[in-house]
Amino acid sequence: AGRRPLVAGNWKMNGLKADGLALTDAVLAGVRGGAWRCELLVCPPATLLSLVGDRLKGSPVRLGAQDCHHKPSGAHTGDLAAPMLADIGCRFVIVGHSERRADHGETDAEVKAKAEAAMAATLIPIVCVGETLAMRERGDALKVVAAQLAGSLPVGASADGLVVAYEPVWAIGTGRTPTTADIGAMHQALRAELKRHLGAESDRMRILYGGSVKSSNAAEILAIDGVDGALVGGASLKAEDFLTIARACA
Ligand code: G2H
Repeated sequence: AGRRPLVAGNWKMNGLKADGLALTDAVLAGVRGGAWRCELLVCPPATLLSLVGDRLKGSPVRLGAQDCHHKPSGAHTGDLAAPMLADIGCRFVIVGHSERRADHGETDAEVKAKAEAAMAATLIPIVCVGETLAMRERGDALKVVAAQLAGSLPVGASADGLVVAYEPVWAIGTGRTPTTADIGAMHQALRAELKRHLGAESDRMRILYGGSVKSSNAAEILAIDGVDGALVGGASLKAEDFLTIARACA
């Protein structure tokens, strides 16, 4: 449906100032002059957002955050509100990453509220869903992940205003990935779920795959029907790997 792929780097909790700037400059050096079929995004840790965002100005690389609070302001020590992220140049924010769900007990309802807060601040939420190994082995993956998406979907998303990322928990940072058939089946199930909730608008929404995407498997994963890009963790910390993955968008 003419969806432009998105390749997003999730730096997670990595990088001091010097590392973040060096990585940004290396990405920018590689990006310059090229015609990119995919949209490019980096999501540095909160401490680096302003710094990296200033560097990215005027480039085709977008800035995103890794989480936001579900309220626009208030007494929430240590949290960041979506309007603050928009204010410093973020266009996207990841919500409901499995590491947030596991480390901070975030529920589907909370993820939904965060996605809605992001949208209210004109950010594009990247809503993450994915099954554990136990769920996959029980044969429940499609059902569980579709239900997770249904519970996490913000109300009133427009086609350009929402991205979904399928990240099987057991594939994150482990070097293991599902088969291309399993990824394809999950993306189909998620698209059907999106359509059920959001109607025709969902046809143009992007569904990314994430979990041990690297330069050596990117072409195969990005060629799967229904995969509209990648959310890349470990491999996004090396500019050359990140750009090789981005180039693999056919
Ligand atoms: C999945 C992914 C990025 P990695 O969490 O969100 O990380 O590519 O290191 O598996």
